[in-house]
Amino acid sequence: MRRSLPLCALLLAAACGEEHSTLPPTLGASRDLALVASGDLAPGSPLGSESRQIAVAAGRSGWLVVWSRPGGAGEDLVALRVAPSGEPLDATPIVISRQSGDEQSPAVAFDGQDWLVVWQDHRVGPYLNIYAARVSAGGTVLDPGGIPVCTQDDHQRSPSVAFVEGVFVVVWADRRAQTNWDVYGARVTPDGALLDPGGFPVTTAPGHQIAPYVAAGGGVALAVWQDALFDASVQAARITPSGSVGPAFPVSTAAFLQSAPAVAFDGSASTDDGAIVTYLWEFGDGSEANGRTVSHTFAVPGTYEVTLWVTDDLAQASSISHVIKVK
Ligand SMILES: [Ca+2]
Ligand SMILES: [Ca+2]
Repeated sequence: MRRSLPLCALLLAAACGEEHSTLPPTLGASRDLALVASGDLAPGSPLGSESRQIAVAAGRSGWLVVWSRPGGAGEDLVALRVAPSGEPLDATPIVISRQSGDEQSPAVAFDGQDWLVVWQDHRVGPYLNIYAARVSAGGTVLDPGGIPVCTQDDHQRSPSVAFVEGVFVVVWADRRAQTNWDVYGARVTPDGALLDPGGFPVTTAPGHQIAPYVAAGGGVALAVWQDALFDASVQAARITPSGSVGPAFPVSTAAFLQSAPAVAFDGSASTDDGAIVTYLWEFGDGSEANGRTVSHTFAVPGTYEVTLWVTDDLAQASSISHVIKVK
């Protein structure tokens, strides 16, 4: 049996058009860029009104829509339950929080029974803090005074929340270091207990890390954020339900540096005197893919040994490797 297995068509696909698609489709980046560039948040300033003001999450049946609106003392946080038919389930908006100072930049997640709404809160000046409140499926606010998720020095703002394996994971942009922004997180139980008073660092890298978002998947949470003010690379880290944070890794490096190209691989030139039935690619960075033609993005520049394994209809396998360099 003879085989010829050239790895052909190593195509470096320019990733220019894909860089921006890795950013969450929200205004968070531009909002926080504006704030960081201003150096501070003046209460009542136009910058304050640039915060994200609407959030939505699915529940058991329908959604909870949360937004900020002008109230008696600055902006308040209100919500409305919406049925799958699109009909509102509340005659008037539910008041989530009406404290002195603005409640802004809400995010919301559902734990199977209740929602947890998180927001940046200005009840204690001059700096922002992170508060939360649970809302039952029936529309009752279970924490009318708010849960103080983080009230550390200086600003905490722009929170995001996900429910993962029995616990809410909240992340936010944090300026407790005062010289630059970081990302911190904390867990809140479905009972409303704060498991991480003060919060834990997700990243305290030099420079600014801003506009964080978090989502659950595969039993862990993935936090993503924008790193640095001007090159706008996207970084990420995994957060387990037990609150441990994995190492930060780049999702997309920079608008100016095309450092994470997608690579297309084609094994269709492989030949066999029988019939090739499987193609398994090992990309050398710990990931694999199946298929005659596959595409893979290397997250980190470097040199990788890519191996193609083919198996024929007699269950005989063969492989060939090729070293590629990803800049
Ligand atoms: Ca604060
Ligand atoms: Ca930082």
